[in-house]
Amino acid sequence: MSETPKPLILTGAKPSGELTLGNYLGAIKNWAIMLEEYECFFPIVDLHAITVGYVPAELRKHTYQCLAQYIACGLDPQKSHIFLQSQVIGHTELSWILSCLTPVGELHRMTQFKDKSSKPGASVNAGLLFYPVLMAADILLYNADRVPVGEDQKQHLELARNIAQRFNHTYSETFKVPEPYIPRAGARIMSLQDPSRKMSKSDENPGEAILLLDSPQAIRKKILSAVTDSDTEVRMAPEKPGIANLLNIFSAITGRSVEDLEREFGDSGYGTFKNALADALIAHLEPFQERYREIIEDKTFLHGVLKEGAEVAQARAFKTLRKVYRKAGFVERA
Ligand code: ATP
Ligand code: LTN
Repeated sequence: MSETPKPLILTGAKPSGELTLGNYLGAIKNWAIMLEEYECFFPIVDLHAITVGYVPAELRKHTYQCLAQYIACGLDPQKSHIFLQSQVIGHTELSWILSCLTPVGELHRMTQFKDKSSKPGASVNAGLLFYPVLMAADILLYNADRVPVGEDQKQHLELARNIAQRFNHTYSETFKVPEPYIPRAGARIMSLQDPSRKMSKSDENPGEAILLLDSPQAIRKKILSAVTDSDTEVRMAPEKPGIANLLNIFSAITGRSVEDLEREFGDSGYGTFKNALADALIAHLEPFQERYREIIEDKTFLHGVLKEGAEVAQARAFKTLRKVYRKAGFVERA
């Protein structure tokens, strides 16, 4: 008797810099606990990384780093398919077809496009505008059931759902309409210097983001200099966005509730609270960093992971692509 196939999840990160605590708490940490329940596809979306200015050698370095950090965070390559988007034929092909079903106005309305294109000195290329269509292709190429992402990607996912429905309606039922899966704790980690913006790996100011590979000294320094307010009470409140962000991080790292943390640190003063958070972060990241250092040295292992991942992904991608081409009216290759 054949087993019912597991539902499929797919999600990715861009190798556009070093992974941050935001990437970990909002995304990767949650993916690692899905390995048993789901068939998991984790593309590293390197084609997305070139939509903003970049240096080729840095992209290559960040791609290896991202892969090794995925594995060190617990994404077991024996239980998931980790691969590079650029190594699988189909992402860009499908993206073209989907782009012909996407009104340009919808792309102009995407918050991420507006944010990135309005940064001083940004070159607004067509790839940046079409970014969400490529993301929709990543998801639909594998017929993913669920897409676990941080809250910042909700709008892109909604667009991917619309595109899937539009394709199904225009041609015939082809794609599953993917469901977002957004974690409650850690869904949006904010910048340590400007808690109105999300923590991002492409931030210019190094004090804004904790990087997963930061040294204990750097972690403490960044936490101690995180922007707070002129009050002294450690309490979750909308008018205290800096402290709220630190409480959120503390809770996500330790699994303790915010109320519990408020009870312990409410009157202790910001210095004591921040030092306790730095201790917790350093202790949490230490075993991860040790695993990372071993993995990043072993290029043969890393290449093997990518090869296996790409093989499985490619087989599925070709299957979907053939179906899509047929439905879109292209003549099949003899
Ligand atoms: P960039 O700064 O280059 O735009 P990024 O770090 O914002 O990069 P990705 O690497 O593409 O974005 O994100 C990978 C995953 O991490 C996504 O699921 C995204 O939702 C999540 N993520 C990114 N930043 C945060 C954050 N500050 N809080 C929670 N989740 C986040
Ligand atoms: N747009 C996402 C990265 C991304 C992605 C995907 C996430 C590209 N393709 C497919 C989930 C599924 C980001 O900026 N974080």
